[in-house]
Amino acid sequence: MSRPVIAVLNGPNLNLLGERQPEVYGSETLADLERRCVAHADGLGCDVDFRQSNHEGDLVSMIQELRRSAGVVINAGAYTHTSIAIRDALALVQGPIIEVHISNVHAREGFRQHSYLSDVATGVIVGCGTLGYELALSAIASKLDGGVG
Ligand code: DHK
Repeated sequence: MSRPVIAVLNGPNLNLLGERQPEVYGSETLADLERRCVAHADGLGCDVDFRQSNHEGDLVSMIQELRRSAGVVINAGAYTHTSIAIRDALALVQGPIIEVHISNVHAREGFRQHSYLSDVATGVIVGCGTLGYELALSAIASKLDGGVG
């Protein structure tokens, strides 16, 4: 039987993870993060489709393409705070959606404290560093198994 596939989508500037403001986003690269997500998902019996784009329309197309995946983990970067188009695409997703932010956006500039995505997401994880992605994968896998909440 084929395993559930969880989409992990990353928005603008996350391609430079490790180099970009390491005091905020940590020293791990996006490739390191992908490896960790794949390994963590494997332990949960799932596969991961891990992608990144700096372009809003590309992210919309990815979400449309992956709308029937078992779930979606999304860190839309700065588009979180601006994009009705990404929000509308997420509203098409059939499985659980977990919005992730590496930093605690609520402890930063005011413009980062509003998300267009949070109320169409199933859950939100902020400020846990890149561990947040693993927590999000666990949350989706738990929901697939009929877990609480
Ligand atoms: C990542 C970004 O690129 C920012 O634009 C968001 C988020 C926060 C993060 O913490 O992962 O404001």
